[in-house]
Amino acid sequence: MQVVYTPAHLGHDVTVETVMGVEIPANEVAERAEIIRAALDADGGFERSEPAEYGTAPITAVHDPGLLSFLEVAWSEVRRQGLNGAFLSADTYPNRSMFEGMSDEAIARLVREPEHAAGRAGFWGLDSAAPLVAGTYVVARGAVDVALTAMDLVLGGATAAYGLCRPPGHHAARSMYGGYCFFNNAAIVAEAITAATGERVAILDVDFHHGNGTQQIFWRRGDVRYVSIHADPQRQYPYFLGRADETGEGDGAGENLNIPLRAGATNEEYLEATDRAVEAIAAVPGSVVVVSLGFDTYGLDPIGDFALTTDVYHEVGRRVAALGRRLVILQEGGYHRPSLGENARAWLRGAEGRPFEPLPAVGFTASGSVV
Ligand code: SP5
Ligand code: ZN
Repeated sequence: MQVVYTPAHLGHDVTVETVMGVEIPANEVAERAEIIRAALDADGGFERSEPAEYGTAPITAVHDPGLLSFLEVAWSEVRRQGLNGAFLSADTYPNRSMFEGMSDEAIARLVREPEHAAGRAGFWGLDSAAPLVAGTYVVARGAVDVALTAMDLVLGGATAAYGLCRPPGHHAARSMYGGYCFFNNAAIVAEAITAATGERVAILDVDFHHGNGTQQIFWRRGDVRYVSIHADPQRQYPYFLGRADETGEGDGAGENLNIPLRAGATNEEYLEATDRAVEAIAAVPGSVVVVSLGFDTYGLDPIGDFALTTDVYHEVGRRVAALGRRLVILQEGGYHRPSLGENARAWLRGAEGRPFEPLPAVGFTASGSVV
């Protein structure tokens, strides 16, 4: 399988984030992608390619141009406004109750993006745990290029391709970033596939978190089916979307399937959910599936609460590939660094119908090279 990767991701150099206002070492760090890249290199069965450049048109096909413009200038605005922090995060968000009693027309006319960088981050952002740094915009553009290059390998005839996207994408909505995500790599690819082929597309999201951004973008779309297995939002981020009764509206009625799972979900429970998800995809026509692949479902993940083991990733990859559709597989989350490489190898080998044999553990230098 081809692996699309660029070292340019290192420029999104995030070191700290906040949880409930308290600073902690960042979860979504550059080392994640380096570990996966090194493990796939060590496997020997994967071939690596660099992304091509696609520009902004595929991005604005699913995102508000205002979001793109904000992300493009956010860091220079931070410095121009004399803010000295290591990252930009909002402190105030336009909570819907702030406008209670105002008409939709009045809200649209009166509520607008302010000048202060923190206010702008609140206007465009979902949460305070998605640090934006100097390199973020360029690197987020690069992750979109990685995803679209993987898509083109598949549209060009490959059975499957893997885009080692960083930053991830599935929390980013049409007009919103958040959850370590800036542009929705999977949604951009799904939209580009429908435009290029005229076919229906399915998105299978197996990150631990609900892909609220992907759901939002395709909520009313009849040509893109979104199927997600994730932690119940009653107890986990993104809290306000991801419930089982969210099924889509308009042309999209019945096209959104959420499968929320309990804390402590086991391999067996996960495979049952996988079968339900795969069935929902098999039920509609189409030849390509976009996979939002996360490993924060792993038992030792620092922000997840499922109990999955490496073997189950091989089996999930195998069952998804058994759909007999071509796969554009895009990396989302996964934060337990010691297991990331093996989990990615297991999933991707499963998707290729190859057996999984664990590799001896490898160490990494600060620059990400194998020692
Ligand atoms: C792509 C992706 O996986 N984004 C996840 C964003 C999660 N952001 C909120 C993190 C909340 C962490 N809660 C910490 C609990 C530690 N026990
Ligand atoms: Zn996640």
